[in-house]
Amino acid sequence: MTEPALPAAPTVSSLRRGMTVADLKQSFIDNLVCTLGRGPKLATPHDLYAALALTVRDRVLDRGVQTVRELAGPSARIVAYLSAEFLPGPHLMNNLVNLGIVEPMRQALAELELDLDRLAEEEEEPGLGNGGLGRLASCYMDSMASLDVPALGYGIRYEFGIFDQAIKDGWQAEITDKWLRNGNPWEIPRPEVTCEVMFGGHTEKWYDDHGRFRVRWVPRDVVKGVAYDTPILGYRVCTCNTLRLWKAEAVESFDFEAFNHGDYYRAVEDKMVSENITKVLYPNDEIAQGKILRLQQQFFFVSCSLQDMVRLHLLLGRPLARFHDTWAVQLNDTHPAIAVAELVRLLVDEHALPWADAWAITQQTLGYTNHTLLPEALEKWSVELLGGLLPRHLEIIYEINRRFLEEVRARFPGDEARAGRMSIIDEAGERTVRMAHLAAVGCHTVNGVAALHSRLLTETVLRDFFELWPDKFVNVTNGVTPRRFVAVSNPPLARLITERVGEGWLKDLARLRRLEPLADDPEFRRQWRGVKLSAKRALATLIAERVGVAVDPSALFDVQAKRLHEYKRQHLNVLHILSLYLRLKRDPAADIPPRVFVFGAKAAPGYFMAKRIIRLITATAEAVNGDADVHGRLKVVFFPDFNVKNAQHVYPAADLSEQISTAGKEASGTGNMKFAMNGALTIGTLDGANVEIRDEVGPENFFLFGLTAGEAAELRARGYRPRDVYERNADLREVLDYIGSGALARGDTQLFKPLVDNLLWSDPFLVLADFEAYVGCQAKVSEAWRDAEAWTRMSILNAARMGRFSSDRSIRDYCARVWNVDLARAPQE
Ligand code: NBG
Repeated sequence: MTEPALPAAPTVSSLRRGMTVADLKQSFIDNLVCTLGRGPKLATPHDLYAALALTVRDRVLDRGVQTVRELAGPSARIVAYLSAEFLPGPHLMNNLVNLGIVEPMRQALAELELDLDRLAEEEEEPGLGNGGLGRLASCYMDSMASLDVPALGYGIRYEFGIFDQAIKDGWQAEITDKWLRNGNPWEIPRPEVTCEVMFGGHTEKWYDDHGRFRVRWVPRDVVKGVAYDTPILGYRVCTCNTLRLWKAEAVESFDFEAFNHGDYYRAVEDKMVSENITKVLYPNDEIAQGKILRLQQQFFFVSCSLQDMVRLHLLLGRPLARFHDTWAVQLNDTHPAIAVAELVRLLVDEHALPWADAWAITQQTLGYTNHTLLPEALEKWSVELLGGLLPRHLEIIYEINRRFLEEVRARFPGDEARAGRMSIIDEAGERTVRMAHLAAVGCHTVNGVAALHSRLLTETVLRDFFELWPDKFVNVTNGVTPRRFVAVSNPPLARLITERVGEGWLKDLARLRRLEPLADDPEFRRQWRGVKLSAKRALATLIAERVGVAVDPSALFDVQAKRLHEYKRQHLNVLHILSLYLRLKRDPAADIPPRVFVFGAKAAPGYFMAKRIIRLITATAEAVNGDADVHGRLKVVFFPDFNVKNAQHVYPAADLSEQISTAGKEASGTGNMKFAMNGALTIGTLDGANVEIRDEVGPENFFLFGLTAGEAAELRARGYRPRDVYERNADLREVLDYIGSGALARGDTQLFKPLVDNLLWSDPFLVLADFEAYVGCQAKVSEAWRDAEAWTRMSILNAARMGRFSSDRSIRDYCARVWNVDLARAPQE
């Protein structure tokens, strides 16, 4: 079939697309005056930032419109990345870097007596995610655009993103994230791009004019989804993809009956109820809460997105029977897994395709990425709840399951236990729908996010599925974008690298290998240390401003920054700090090289133990920082509100990166990659992507400790008794008794009792089991730190060998192993 001819592309005026200093300056003034209605004299810093953002946005959108035009051509597959979370970080600097106009823009502003960095600080980031999963989605958006892969990111435009964290009296306080309060220059509202999403009600069977059996869903409520588009520009390319986020609104006059009867308040109430769906992000990382509003959010954005794809598909004049030729839909964890049933419903009920065709299309369209093995994070919805909200989907899920179990029984006759284990419906206790099973059945490919995690997935959580369909399972190790996490976060490092290996490494990170020989060059090492020191000075300044603690930039900066979770073991880190502290108290002359311990971590507001651990960190900081016996050799800092913007100051300043999760628990980790790219050495367990990082950088450049995933499993099977470890290890005993004594809590023996008791009597994450190995490994870190030249050498080699962990490599893997997208067209250097 022939594609519709495109009209010639209109050209945008040079004032909106020009890249010279003069163009940028003029464009900035035009935007300030004509778009924002402000003269330079009265403009607030925020006005100036907004004018700057619009000036950059003009250049970005020019490319965005071209990209959309290309999609309408005889294009390759389009990737639709479905994710309940995105954490893009501030857009301004990233776009300037990708456009290649940081310096011209700096100069244009300087000519107006304005400072680029200061204005950039004004930007409020969209905190539409919790942690690694949401940030990964944004790294992938950056890489897809940079590799010229046509893609749409689909998600939710939460009015309130992840809470802002403050520390009050040592405790975490949550502050509402009103990120839209000053408007958002990066998004384009599309009030004409809307979808209707149904909820509740019942289904009716009927026969159509062709005598075919059909089902109609008669909803109780209908909600409108409105699209908000944010352009996502690739690095030094013309491809600019779209992040399309849906906002829920009331359907106009849906409840006109109530309105006509004078029930004005009920009509308005419906509006409020509808808008609630996209009000706020659930602040739980890796915990499935089972709340109905969460399921509404999931279905709402999935339905909008699939309807949008179908609409675009038909607009392009393509047949629905070939939907999967155009669309590669990736499910970022099970949050969008209801897509399996929704796509079947759209095809069968709304577009009258036969079940078998709809099912084949669905399976060929969808891919599923698993991001966790933690049982508490595996989503399950009660059948009753799901059926009440999505009655038609429950019927469809039962039908999918009936056919699926037939296949299982045919392959494994008589193995009813297996059928029960694999069923999408868990029949034990209250019946639930297992979303990971739904995804595994409805998708063509299932992938884990690091080699170890993918293997454990096939051995544990999805083992039966692997036995049934071994070819469905692949690994795609996570990656992070070096544009955001080196070029934007650490310009001095990026400059130093470019001086030595030339341009192009930001597109082809494997080129960093060219730094390897320079590790032996004393002059280069001196420069490398200079860059690190300047980043540490900058972080020290921020710490002084925000936390009021003075830290010495020449000390070892030992950093653990990530969500707070027991499995990530921030408390293991604290136990080590306290063991050093008590040693110094005993022996003030002890030779311990100065260290600054920095923590950054948000805790889910309802996660009791996580909040206690934050309190333990702040209590430790109070005790250590003010103690004269320590002579400033140890400092402990809880850096509040760890988000993308703050992370950009933290990664460059780290000497040591703490990646100390219980082996087998961290699916991949991505902070581990961001730190190493900025020259931090890792102390870590054989968990997640640590395993592969260590393989790449070399075991001699990595501080390894602790039980392996296999050993951890064996220990648990044998019967782990943490109390025995406590009895055996005097150092550990001293630390735990000290915490238990109330010394950190002005004599309050109850404050940390739940924590200490948990470690002594249950310790599910084997903190005590790994304590000795960890402390021993930290002693090696201290020894290594004494030799600055050798340390710098290792630091350079770490960064030089991180090429594999660029998200560009991950996206290439997805294209080849999951999406069947041909990258040959993409320009490669
Ligand atoms: C997280 C894992 C991390 C991983 C990110 C991105 C969830 C459910 N999982 O280890 O804990 O790096 O996903 O894959 O948020």
